[in-house]
Amino acid sequence: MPKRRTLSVALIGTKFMGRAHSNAWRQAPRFFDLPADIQMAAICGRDRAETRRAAKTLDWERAVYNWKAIVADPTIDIVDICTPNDSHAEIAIAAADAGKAILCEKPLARNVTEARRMAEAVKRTRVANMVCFNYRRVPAIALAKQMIAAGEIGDRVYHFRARYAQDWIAGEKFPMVWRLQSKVAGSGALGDIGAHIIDLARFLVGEIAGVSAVNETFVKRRLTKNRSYAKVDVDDAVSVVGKFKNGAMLNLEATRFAHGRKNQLSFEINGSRGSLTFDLEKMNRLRFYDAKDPAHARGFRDIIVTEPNHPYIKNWWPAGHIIGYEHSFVDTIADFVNALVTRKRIQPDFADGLKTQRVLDLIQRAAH
Ligand code: SOE
Repeated sequence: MPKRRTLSVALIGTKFMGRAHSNAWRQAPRFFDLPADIQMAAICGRDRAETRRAAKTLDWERAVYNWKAIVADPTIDIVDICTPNDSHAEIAIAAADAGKAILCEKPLARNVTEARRMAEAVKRTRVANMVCFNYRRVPAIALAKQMIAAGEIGDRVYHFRARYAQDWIAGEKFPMVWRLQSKVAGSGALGDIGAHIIDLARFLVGEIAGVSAVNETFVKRRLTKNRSYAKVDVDDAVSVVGKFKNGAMLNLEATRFAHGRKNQLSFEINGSRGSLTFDLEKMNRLRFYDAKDPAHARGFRDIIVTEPNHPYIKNWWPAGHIIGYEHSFVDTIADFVNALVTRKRIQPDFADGLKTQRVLDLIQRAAH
């Protein structure tokens, strides 16, 4: 019996995504029958006290304070990048050159130049690679993909309309943070939350041919840690109209100034035989309208996506016991490990992430 493989993981980043990914690395082997054991070897952060605390609370074997030590460590198989956008390219390219498999948080990079260099590096070194657009693996969204592929809303899509709305900075008092600085983030709502709905547009409908866009920065300056004001040089909100290559129409909005919307990703797809709608605030449900239903019974069905034959659900709970935001990261990491061990391509990989980055760039240029 060949010895079962162990994959040694190092996570770079200790904030929100560092916590979400730590939970996912912990839970994936417990809820998915993975083809390898997972060793949570190291978590890396610049702040020593915070990183030591994260290693303890998130259950990593050791705390490391310089990502270069992770990349140079021959015992590390997988590097998981959960840092702000300005370090994605440097870390990923060094990790690829060191032969590490790479999972990178979205967006792939700040711009197309960086994203292209990352895609080239993983192609050159042939390391397993994936961008963590986690919402593709929310069971209701994965079901939507299956239903579209099976032609259940028809063989033609007319409309894809999506909105990603938050309100965490919708006030002048909120201080300057890295997501509001283009030198770190690359863009504002567009690259942070708009990237998710662009990825879903491409995943569910197809490639985007062209766009028009407008954006706005509602609060032009914010207080920094040293009590001085700094200019907000990214978008607070962006609206996009466009066309897919297959002729479908695109409508997108990404905003962080929608009071009351804490993390609402929603979309509606209208096809030649029916429609699908999804709302992350009701993430276990997918609403489906079948124009072929008998006239007296036509209406949006409210599918509760918790059946064992629904995507990922058999790994979780019995019918009706709903899942949450964190499960999409566990589903993503389980698929990544399976693809890595079986040497299969996994979507979205860096080449796919580069296509989304090109759309972000197209929108940024259209808005200007
Ligand atoms: C923005 O606040 C954010 O954390 C995004 O960066 C994540 O990708 C999204 O899932 C939740 O909101």
